[in-house]
Amino acid sequence: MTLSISRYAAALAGVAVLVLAAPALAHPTVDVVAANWKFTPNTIEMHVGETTVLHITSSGGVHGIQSDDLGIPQTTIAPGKFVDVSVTPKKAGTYVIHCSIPCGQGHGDMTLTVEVKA
Ligand SMILES: [Cu+2]
Repeated sequence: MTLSISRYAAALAGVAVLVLAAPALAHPTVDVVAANWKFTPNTIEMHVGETTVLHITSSGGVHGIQSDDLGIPQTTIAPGKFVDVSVTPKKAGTYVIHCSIPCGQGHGDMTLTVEVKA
């Protein structure tokens, strides 16, 4: 009993150290992988006024994202390359981003949904 409590305390202390050690300017990062013909994950949650970095690559095919509403410039996603896009949503809502580069058969249904919470 005593042992498990002290292990728990040690685990908590470890978490606290990790949080304190994080650089003050680090933003939450979400990995996104584009492929033929989907984004994984295909739904991402963000918060109004908070910057999230999308760390994006493609595992197959050239794709793209772009959103005027979310302030995302036209961004090409190519296989084997990583691109970081910082997004700071201004308004709550559900934003459906369509793949911005014609990529074949499933292009029309290739979407990334961003749920922005207040
Ligand atoms: Cu496409």
